[in-house]
Amino acid sequence: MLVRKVPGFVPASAWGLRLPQKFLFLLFLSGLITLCFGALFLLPHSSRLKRLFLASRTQQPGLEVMAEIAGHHPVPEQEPPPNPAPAAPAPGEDDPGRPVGIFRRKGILRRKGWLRRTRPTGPREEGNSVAAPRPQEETVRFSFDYNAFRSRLRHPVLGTRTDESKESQSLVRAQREKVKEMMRFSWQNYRRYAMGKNELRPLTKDGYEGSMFGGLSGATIIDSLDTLYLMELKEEFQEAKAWVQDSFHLNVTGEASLFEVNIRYIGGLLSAFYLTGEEVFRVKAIKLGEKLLPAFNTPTGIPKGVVNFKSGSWGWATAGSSSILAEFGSLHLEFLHLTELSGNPVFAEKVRNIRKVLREIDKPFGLYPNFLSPVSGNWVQHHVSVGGLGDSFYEYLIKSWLMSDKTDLEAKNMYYEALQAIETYLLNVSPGGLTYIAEWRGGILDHKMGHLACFSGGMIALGAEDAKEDKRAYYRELAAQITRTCHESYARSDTKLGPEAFWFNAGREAVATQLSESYYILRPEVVESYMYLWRQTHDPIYREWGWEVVMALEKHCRTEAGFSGIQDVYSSNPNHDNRQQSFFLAETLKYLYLLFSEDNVLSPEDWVFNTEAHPLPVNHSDSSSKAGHHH
Ligand code: DMJ
Repeated sequence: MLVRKVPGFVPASAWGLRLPQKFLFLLFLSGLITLCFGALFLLPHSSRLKRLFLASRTQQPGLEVMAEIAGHHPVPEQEPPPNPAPAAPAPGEDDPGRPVGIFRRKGILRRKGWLRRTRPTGPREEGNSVAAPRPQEETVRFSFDYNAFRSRLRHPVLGTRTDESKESQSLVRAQREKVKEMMRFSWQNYRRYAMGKNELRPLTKDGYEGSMFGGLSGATIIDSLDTLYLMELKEEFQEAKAWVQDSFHLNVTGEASLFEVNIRYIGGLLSAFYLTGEEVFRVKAIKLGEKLLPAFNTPTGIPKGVVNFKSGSWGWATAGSSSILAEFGSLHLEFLHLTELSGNPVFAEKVRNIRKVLREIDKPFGLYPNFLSPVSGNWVQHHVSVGGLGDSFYEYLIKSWLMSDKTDLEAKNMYYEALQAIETYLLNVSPGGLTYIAEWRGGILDHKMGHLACFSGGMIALGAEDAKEDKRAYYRELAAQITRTCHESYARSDTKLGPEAFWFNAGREAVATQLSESYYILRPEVVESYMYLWRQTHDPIYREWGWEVVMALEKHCRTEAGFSGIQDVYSSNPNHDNRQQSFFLAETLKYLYLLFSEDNVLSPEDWVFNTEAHPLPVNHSDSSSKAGHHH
């Protein structure tokens, strides 16, 4: 500030203060500032303020990154509600506010076979010793009869051995072995450079933690367990298991994505338990599941997208955002299994309530918009998508039906009704003859598909058999056509890998239109559909297309120290993004391996895959085991 000098005038200050006064004033001001910052960081309800001050560097980028990976883009925050919901009951306790008593619930769960009180008999295979219990984390009182569960499976988990002398089998065996080698390579580099971190950064040869998991570590390890088991990479599986036993700690205090922790960690632990019977996986899955429960502390029971591991008592300080359909709609499979393995009905109650809200709410033209307020229970925007934001909600409906051994009629009906609305309003065929599922914004279509939406070919194939008879053939063909379109998005790039999103504009179809949509981050959805379509049709084209992906991954994504995503699928020499995503090991390599395996490896009669490709068992009722199937 410019202060004009006046002769004979003793300068005070810009505000007319003399020096001692000025000193006192500054002292007072600095005291005030210290007090404000103290309050900001120390008071328990300061998270909203913290977010304001720290948004650019700490919490918010984490949310953006997690939204980007999942293909989810959270809508802006809303005001917190005037009357916060009561705190969630402590894990294992009843919710006193619930009208339905625990015993009635348990009765329902028992009848459906989701809660069988059983004798513990320990693991069926491997007989490995379980680590000594650690305080807090490592014990649950309920026991689960693992051997009885295994006796109900209808096929050997890893399938029957094929006649390896058959000439026609030798090619496919070599292809399977190649995928196994890719898994070993991915794992060994992760182990060497990033063991215990969430993911490997293959260019910088170090680990990446990110902020999706609230301080939990080892996402790649937990995501890899069942793939290592499936591929019989026994030594690597033991390394992974040892890390879970000794180093996977749940006493973290960050903010995590409920969805990501559920599909990767809970899903991975549940699968590892069901495949091996190792108690450590069951116990950690349940304990981690309990840490997710505060997210459901909302007036509607629709969970918030982010859960604060520190304490459920932060309540509404962080509860602004809308909840995302694909996120709160993709908990059902894992949460039913948490109840099955813990004897605690609370998990099943949480997801049954979500189902109820979704069943009863008005749906525009039968469509499910992507954003719902967990406070009011109303849709927030009318954006509908089978790709990011919506995708796995539809997947979990049909898989809930299948996982219930076809007893969950509500899920079945909701799935086919939703699919009918999608067919009516979103399905299109391009002038070039490519079938695609567009995105819907309040009645206006965006003629694009995200890479994430390419899972829908597999989903529609999976659901075709249980559709009304007159639609079965139609759904089989629709699944094949969508999968063909997704293959085109790969075939039309220089790398033969597909972009993050592709459009159907005049003259240019199944290609990205800008660089920001041209990246490929090792996503699985296209090979996932190849796997389902192969199993349904045995058309060799799907194995050919899968092999094209293997070759392209080898050429463009393999680096000296692991696999990496690429920044531009239309460049013949693309830059790497320096991330080996954990879902590459959980999903992409697993689906490729299954594509080159016999159909009864992780047979669909016994298993459904969660949205991170972790196999969860179908709930065969006790009666089905009397049929005397082999194991
Ligand atoms: C995975 O974490 C899951 O498949 C999820 O449903 C969507 N995004 C990634 C893979 O692309």
